[in-house]
Amino acid sequence: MTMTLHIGDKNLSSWSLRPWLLLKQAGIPFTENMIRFGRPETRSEMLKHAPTGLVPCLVDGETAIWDSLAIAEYLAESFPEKRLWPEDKAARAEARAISAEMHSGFSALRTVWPMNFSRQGMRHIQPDAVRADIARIAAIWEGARARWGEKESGGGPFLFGRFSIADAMYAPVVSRFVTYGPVALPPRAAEWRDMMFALPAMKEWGEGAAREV
Ligand SMILES: N[C@@H](CCC(=O)N[C@@H](CS)C(=O)NCC(=O)O)C(=O)O
Repeated sequence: MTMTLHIGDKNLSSWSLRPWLLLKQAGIPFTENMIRFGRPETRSEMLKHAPTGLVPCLVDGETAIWDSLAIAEYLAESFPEKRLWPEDKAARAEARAISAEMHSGFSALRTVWPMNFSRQGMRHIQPDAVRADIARIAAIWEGARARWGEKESGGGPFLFGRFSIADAMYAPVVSRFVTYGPVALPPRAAEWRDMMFALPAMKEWGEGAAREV
């Protein structure tokens, strides 16, 4: 039976984009079910799948996984041949650390600049806390590309050469750095952001987002 990924609005649900992009990039078949935000039935619909009443939630047969990073780990275990984490132990450790940092951090950026995928040139403020989050994220992207981009698994355009969970975790920030910017970034980080935003799967998500607004 095909897995089902329950997601929120494509324009707004940054957490949903992560596992959706991961599944698409890895070429893993899945059924998508969107639960629109802000409707009277939103919460009860979400609670049918996830005890948190939040999206994303991946349902695989009897198993429900209701957190984006837990979904990513579940997919990495279920499809080892997809190599969703880098192969080198040190690269994998860094990929896990930056994915966890995204999952638990950058609250200023997330609060002040919510994802609004299909809007361009959004007016915005840049308080010190947002500036600090941007500087840290730029260092993360630049560092991963410099250390691993050409070295890990034969090299490639992603943070760790091949596409990995770390790329998926930062995909909503890619959107923010385009729609609230473009945000000035060091060269390797800017190149990675632009490559990510141009991925066919990101475009597909963007088309869905545009249809919602
Ligand atoms: N830590 C969770 C966060 C999930 C989350 O906060 N989801 C938000 C949307 S992106 C949600 O479902 N909100 C419910 C609502 O706004 O009605 C994860 O990684 O999946």
